[in-house]
Amino acid sequence: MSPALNDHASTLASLARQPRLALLIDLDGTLIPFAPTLEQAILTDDVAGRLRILTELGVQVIVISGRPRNHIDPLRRQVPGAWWFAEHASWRHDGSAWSGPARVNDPRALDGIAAQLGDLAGKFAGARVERKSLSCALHWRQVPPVARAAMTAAADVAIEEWLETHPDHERLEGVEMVEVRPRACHKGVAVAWARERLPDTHFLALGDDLTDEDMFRSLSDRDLAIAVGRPDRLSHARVYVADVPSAHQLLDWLAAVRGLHADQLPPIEDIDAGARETKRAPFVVIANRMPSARPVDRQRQVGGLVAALEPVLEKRGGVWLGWSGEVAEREPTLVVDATSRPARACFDFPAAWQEHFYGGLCNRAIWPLFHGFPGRVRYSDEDWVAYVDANATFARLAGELAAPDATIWVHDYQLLLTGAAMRHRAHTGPIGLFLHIPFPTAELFETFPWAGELLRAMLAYDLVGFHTQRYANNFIDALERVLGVDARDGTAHAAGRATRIAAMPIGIEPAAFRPDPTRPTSPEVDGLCAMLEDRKLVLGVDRLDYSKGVPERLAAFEHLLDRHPEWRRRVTFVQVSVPSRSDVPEYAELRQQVEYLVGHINGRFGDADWLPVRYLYRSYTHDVLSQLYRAADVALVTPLRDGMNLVAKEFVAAQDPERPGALVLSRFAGAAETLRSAVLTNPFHAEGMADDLHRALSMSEAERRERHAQMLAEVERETSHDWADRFLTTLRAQAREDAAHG
Ligand code: GDG
Repeated sequence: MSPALNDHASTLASLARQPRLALLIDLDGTLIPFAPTLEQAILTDDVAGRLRILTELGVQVIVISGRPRNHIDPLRRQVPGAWWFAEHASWRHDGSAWSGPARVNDPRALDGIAAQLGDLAGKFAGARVERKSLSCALHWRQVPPVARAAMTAAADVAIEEWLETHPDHERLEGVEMVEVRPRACHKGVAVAWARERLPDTHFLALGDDLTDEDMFRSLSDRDLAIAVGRPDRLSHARVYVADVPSAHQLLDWLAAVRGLHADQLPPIEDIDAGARETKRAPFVVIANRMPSARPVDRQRQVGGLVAALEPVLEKRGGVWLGWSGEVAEREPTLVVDATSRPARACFDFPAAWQEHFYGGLCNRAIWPLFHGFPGRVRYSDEDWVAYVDANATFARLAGELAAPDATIWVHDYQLLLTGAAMRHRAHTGPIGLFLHIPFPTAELFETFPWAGELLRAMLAYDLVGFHTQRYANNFIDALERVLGVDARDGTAHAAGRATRIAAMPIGIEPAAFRPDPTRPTSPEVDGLCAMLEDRKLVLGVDRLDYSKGVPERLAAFEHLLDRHPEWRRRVTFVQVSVPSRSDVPEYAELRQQVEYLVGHINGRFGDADWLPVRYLYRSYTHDVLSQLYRAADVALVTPLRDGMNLVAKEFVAAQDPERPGALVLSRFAGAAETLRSAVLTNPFHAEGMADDLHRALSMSEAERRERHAQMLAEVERETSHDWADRFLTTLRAQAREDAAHG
């Protein structure tokens, strides 16, 4: 007997007795055991009889299958009154006729990938391609185990490449199969369709595989999802039954409950079942923003964090928790996507957070204060309340997702209080924080109205990591001044726990930025190079943020053309500004300011056949970005203040070591601590910066080679993977030590 299902028996029974009840049930692996071929997997009359009884007892039975329509047709006669979905949600039959398919852009689009998978299946005995009207699946249940890895690897490559040009489709992992289908055709759509037609109805959903998670996650709180087969994935189902026979027993039990008086409950003990609580993540990364679900979208995503953490998450079976990017007026609830790599769990923000948490305390207070712009800071009590609330919510959701002793790695300034909130919820595992932005001097930090609360909360972490020793020292000073805690030896002791404070500069994966000679150059980069003729290319790449100093950089470029007229017509400055926080008013103003300055310089110096500045307000794929880096003669990386600045390191990694470009780097970027061979510049002094740019443009090849070699050695010395390993190793060691002494 399973005590867990027994615990849920009364919930199940009250659901089972609802006058309006719908049973949403998957076919293969739930009602029908898997068989070597689809033809052998049949719905026996015994099982169909169970569904018929439920129908007679007033339950709307809805079978939601991935099979094509022609497989479903013979089954329909076995359960009159049931509704049917074929190909997940593409086709639906409400007892009278088929309708659908759901709208898709181009049903023939699949022909290409179907042909490729067909070729592949031809090479592996036992592999089979199933072409449905809107999707296409590759099955390998009958492929000998030794050949499977080779076959699935080849299928992965083919599918990923095809998806790059078909973003309205997605890949879906099934049991010994993979499917490519339109994004709009998943089982969640079936739930929405059924809900429209069945108002005031409670739903009970049963399914065994990943495609059923779409159905589970679309249920409301009053419905119940039951997984079939104990899922070894993170599932939205809170309860599971062990296997197909147990699912049949559950249907018998349901029928019995509906046939009995309210005070009688038939025994549930014989069903082999349990609760899902056992499946919790052993490792959770919490960051405000999520990586994109698909690798192809991640190509465009700004930031190296995902690349650094992805392998660690996969290796440790971890999950990334963050904001979905959407706003919704309901209590934040987690949506888990265990199919993506890395696994993701996200939730929508309440509308008030957008203004007070994200736009407010994070980006109008902490971001400018920590970057040393006190004049831009706006404090509001309402923003602080939203910050506390958001951090508590992140902690609550992390608690639902993570095992109580899981390792939790929290990222950045939006979540400084999350560790403390998790400790309040009795999380016992290691919790670490990495701050990606600078930590300001104690004098500045003290102007933060909630300085004491913030620091005390940060001491709930086992490890707080910074990019540089200078930021770590600022933090240590602040602890001393604000809390009177002495952490000069690198460990703070407070409230019975020890917090390690360490500098661990983030790196990049240099190999990812070396242009791949097997891939063609992008037409855009080719066009740019052709347009340059023999002019030098100066490149700037940043998120459009005032901390990156783009107006100051443009002013320096104008000074260059003024003070060193020999560069007129001989140099082009390309500034890539990736849109960022465009809904925050200061950022919209910055955009206007930059556009004005670009127009001003081009108007003042440009000719019909030469534009001094090319301003690109957009993002590029990593591939194109690496090619741009490589094409540049000088990179101007001149933030007024920056935690680290990865662009500087990426530029170095992308250079041809024989003919490298030069790097002009702000003294106030964390990267300047290690990239000492760059031309270091002061971005607050436009004329000085113009002279430094002139120096870089005029530098001999020998000097560029020597400086580049030194910088490359630094970039290769500590990669993003080393950084992640080092953080997690230090975190674990600190947590162990604290446990031994506590
Ligand atoms: C924060 C801290 C710290 C840029 N344009 C495109 C693109 N990017 C990528 C770059 C780079 C990333 O964006 C920018 O990283 P930075 O480090 O320069 O700056 P922040 O975004 O402010 O990052 C910073 C960092 O966290 C890590 O700790 O270094 O100090 O402020 O990776 O390549 N990526 C793509 N297309 C673009 O057009 N795909």
